Amino acid sequence: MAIGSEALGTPHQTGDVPPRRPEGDLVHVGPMVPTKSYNSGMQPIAFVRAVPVSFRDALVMGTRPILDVDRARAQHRQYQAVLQTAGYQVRVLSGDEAHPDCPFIEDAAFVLASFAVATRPGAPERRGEVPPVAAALAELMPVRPIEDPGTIDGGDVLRLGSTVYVGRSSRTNDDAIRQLADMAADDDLDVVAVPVSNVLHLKSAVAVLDDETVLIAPGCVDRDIFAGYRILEKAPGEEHLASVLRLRTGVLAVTTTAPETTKRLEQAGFDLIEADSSEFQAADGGLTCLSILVDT
Ligand code: CIR
Repeated sequence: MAIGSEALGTPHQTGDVPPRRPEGDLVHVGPMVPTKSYNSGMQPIAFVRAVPVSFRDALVMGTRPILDVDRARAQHRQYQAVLQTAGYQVRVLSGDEAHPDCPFIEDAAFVLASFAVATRPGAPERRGEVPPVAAALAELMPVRPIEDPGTIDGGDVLRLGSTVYVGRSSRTNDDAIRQLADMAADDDLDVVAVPVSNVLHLKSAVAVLDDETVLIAPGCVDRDIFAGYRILEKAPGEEHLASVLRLRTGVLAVTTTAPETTKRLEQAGFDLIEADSSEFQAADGGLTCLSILVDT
């Protein structure tokens, strides 16, 4: 369902579908519950960053599209509403005209278990996005920086249980992956590097659907790396269009631009809520990249 005014707060319940967690065919990688965390007892928080007028000059991988700032702002409001339906307190950091890509806030920082990591984005023009995001997180938890010559975007960091999968992409290099592995060890988390091709970030290719299931875009990562999980594939032609954000309620926010993939998720028994993020997708972003969720 589209997230419009009527749709809010009514996640899509599916009816006659196969069970989503068949027994006996799953191998867990490490303990599913991390031993350390922050924020326990607090209301879950979602940080987002307002869309500046300069968003129309956001970085794009291919041919430059015309980006509509008003439409992006409307989609951003809808996105915030989706987060609110899942119980998040949404904190909107101000946009920065000097940084057109600042709404893609997840690239600036990410949360591990007991601390957050301030990134050093692979695109040098995005590095100035980091300090205000790191400062906002520092009010809640310790924040540790990735140092030069490491480069990493939060879009390459995917946590699944006690494993942190890190995309080795055009934005994230081995030095940063090494730094992250050292930090993650302090939280009893393992880091696994995942070579990424044909898309910008690991999370453009792989989404977590629940503790046991991932959604993968064929041709972008080696699916054997995720062999311990149940794997669903994005529908052909939607590899770059389907984007999924797992909310704390278990509901999945999905894009309106990938109907065939959405059908697959419905048939697999997931509860879905749709959000139109087409303007952000036109600038190579997905649903995960518009927020940093602090919710464990
Ligand atoms: C960029 O090229 O950096 C932005 N236009 C898109 C970043 C999207 N980030 C993400 O999916 N995590």
